[in-house]
Amino acid sequence: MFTHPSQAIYMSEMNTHYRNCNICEAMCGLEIVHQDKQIISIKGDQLDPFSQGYNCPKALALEDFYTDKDRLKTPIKRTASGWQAISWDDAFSEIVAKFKSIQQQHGKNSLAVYLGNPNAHSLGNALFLKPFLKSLSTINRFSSASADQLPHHVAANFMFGAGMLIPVPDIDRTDFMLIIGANPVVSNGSMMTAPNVIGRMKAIQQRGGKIVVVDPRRTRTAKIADQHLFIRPEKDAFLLLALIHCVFERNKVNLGHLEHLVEGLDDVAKLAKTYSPDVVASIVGIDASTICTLADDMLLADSAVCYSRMGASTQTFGGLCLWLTNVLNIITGNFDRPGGAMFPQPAFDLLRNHQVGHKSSFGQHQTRVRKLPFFNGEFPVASLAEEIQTPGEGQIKSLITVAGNPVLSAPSGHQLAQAFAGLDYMVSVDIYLNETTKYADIILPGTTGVENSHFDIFFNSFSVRNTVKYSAPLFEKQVDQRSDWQILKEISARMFNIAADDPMQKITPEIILDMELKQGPYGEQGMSLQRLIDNPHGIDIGPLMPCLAERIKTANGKIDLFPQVFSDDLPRLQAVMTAVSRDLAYPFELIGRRLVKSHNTWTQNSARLIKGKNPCTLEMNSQDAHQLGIEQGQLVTVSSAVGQIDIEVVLTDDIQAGVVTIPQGWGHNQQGTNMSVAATQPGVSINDLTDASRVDKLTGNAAFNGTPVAITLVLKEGR
Ligand SMILES: Nc1nc2c(c(=O)[nH]1)N[C@H]1C(S)=C(S)[C@@H](COP(=O)(O)OP(=O)(O)OC[C@H]3O[C@@H](n4cnc5c(=O)[nH]c(N)nc54)[C@H](O)[C@@H]3O)O[C@H]1N2
Ligand SMILES: Nc1nc2c(c(=O)[nH]1)N[C@H]1C(S)=C(S)[C@@H](COP(=O)(O)OP(=O)(O)OC[C@H]3O[C@@H](n4cnc5c(=O)[nH]c(N)nc54)[C@H](O)[C@@H]3O)O[C@H]1N2
Ligand code: SF4
Ligand SMILES: [Mo]
Repeated sequence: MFTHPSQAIYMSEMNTHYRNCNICEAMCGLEIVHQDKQIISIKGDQLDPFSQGYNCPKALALEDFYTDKDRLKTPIKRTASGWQAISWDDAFSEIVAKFKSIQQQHGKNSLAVYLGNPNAHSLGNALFLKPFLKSLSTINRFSSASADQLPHHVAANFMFGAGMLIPVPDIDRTDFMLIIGANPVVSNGSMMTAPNVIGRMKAIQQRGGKIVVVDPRRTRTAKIADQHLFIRPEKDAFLLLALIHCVFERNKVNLGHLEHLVEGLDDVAKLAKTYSPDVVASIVGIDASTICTLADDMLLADSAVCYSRMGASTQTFGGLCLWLTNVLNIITGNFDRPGGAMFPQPAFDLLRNHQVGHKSSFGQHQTRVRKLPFFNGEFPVASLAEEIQTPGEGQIKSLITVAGNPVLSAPSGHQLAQAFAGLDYMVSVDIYLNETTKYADIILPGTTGVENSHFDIFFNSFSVRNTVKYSAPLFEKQVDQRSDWQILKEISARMFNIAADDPMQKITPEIILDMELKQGPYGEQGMSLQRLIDNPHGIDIGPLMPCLAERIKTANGKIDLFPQVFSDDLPRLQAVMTAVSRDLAYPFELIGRRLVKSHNTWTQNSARLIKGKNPCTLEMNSQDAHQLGIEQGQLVTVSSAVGQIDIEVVLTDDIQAGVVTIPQGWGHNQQGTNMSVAATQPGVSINDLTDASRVDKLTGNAAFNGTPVAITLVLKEGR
């Protein structure tokens, strides 16, 4: 705890605590004034070298999550007469006995695990999941990564030899930023940790640079940019190919210092030949001359970077998009150099023990029912429901979810709800009784937010600057509370029959963190946990440096520009060009949207974040609505091949004709949950419409974008 000097004089009982916000990926430094166990104020920490005082409205909700009366603090068990509190010991005994007996009866893989997004935002979870997963001894592992960034990992794996070797845009030095399918002004950046994205974007413009956004919706990011191009959903791979085509056609390939590090350039040239701007224009919905100018702008800039995110990854060609994004950055000389796409060198280096030439697990196994590929130790979440519901050998009979809400977050979420209801046994490690955890037999709640210590293991690996910071817990947990990592550790120990007095049991996140910092790239310069404790605002290491030659993990040390997995997937893309017209039963294409004041499915129990007008609306192009006789504020039914929902319409010209959008993360309208604040503004779940059978066939990632839907007016009774 650190006392703020000014407050020390006048209000000696107040203390000031510094920590990183761990809600989203931006790693904003916060200054929290508190008194006893009460938070007095939360604001951006001006002295944080990275975020420099920036924070978004969600940071203030850290207080709400801490004080939330609905949040679970002790284990609860579902009984015939409702949920009942049980002791930790009884809970662990029952869970481990059940898991073991189900695995004995139905095989090891009959137990499945789903890991949600907050695991990536938790030091303890990130460190203790590995032994936990090992102790479950099942191949049926799933996570939100396959509803998100899996294509980034697959591209990195095949091009650079490690799934975690993901290039990030050097936003602070670039002169030209092409943003494809990302809305960082609202999301605060993803696979691009960059607190205060707006400030960083404006700085590009102030130094004479340019920003172009490619998105079917004119987002807040698009409005700040210099140019916005509407694109048809899921057609980004064609645009990228046309841009690559222009680079070759203008003879502008420039590999810079990577000249001897790149293989497969001729194959890329051959491929791109077919995809001229003229050929792709009508498919992507952007005219050929605009595509040519875009390529020229990128080529003329002193430095440039193409940054593709959710719009490019959660679609049926996610793998191809992320591969081609890397290709474009590489062949324009904008890779591993300032102002281009670069690689962080984090103090806790996840690649420290990653061997060169490491053989990837991609496709090593396939899902039982749909034959989707295994990668990075897991199967795609789009296959979870069918793996539970399809009888036969290898069927999933029990499940543990850790910090995930797939009933609202995964495609065909309502089908997952049905699947969970049919499981023999389910456990959730979660802080709420929500749409997913209500199907559990036991819920184990960990501590969260300000009760935890924090260090961003993952987001330092995707950061636009090398910085390092440790956050101590602000408040001690109550005696009967456990941290998530303690829960995971206890389950692993009992699954493995490890004795309570085993030395392994003494390991804490801090012990591992300290060791990693000392053995990491800055260890010799004195990096350690103590050094971070002594520097509570964080330490700036500096801007990203060219480092690919040292960090690349391919067997021959070269970038593979044309990996076979991607070339094998091209006929699927080619087929789109000759495809017969769309299914007229579902004439609109549905995309999601993120909101400033909600994070995925779980922050809606904060009154300050949820207050105001219902944000869960269908945004529709005004012309489209006019043709269907739909007016502003009316209730419509949106239906897809898998489900339907009723939702209020908002008309706008900020969305392309033929495309509609619904926010992701809503639908807290289900019986049997305890999020009382969220229930006052429930919204509907977009994932009752998205279709688990729509995936990127290459990677298995969920394809949320472009879900075909129909829209009809809900006629009020008596009309
Ligand atoms: N249609 C559509 N669907 C999407 C997306 C989209 O853009 N469109 N986005 C996708 C993306 S990018 C993601 S990352 C996924 C997210 O998918 P999920 O991770 O499944 O969803 P979250 O809402 O993050 O779920 C978090 C869960 O963790 C719990 N929780 C919160 N904090 C803690 C904690 O400290 N400890 C524990 N144990 N539990 C905690 C919450 O109560 C909640 O149950 O959703 C995906 N789904
Ligand atoms: N406020 C807030 N911040 C968040 C989150 C949140 O829920 N709320 N979630 C966090 C998480 S888990 C993640 S992964 C990140 C995501 O971070 P981003 O990727 O920046 O966020 P999205 O809003 O999903 O942006 C995707 C964009 O792609 C567009 N799009 C949809 N389909 C297509 C397409 O086919 N092609 C193209 N080119 N564009 C398309 C959408 O209109 C949208 O603007 O945000 C994180 N930050
Ligand atoms: S931008 Fe993200 S990290 Fe920063 S304050 Fe908001 S939620 Fe927290
Ligand atoms: Mo995500």
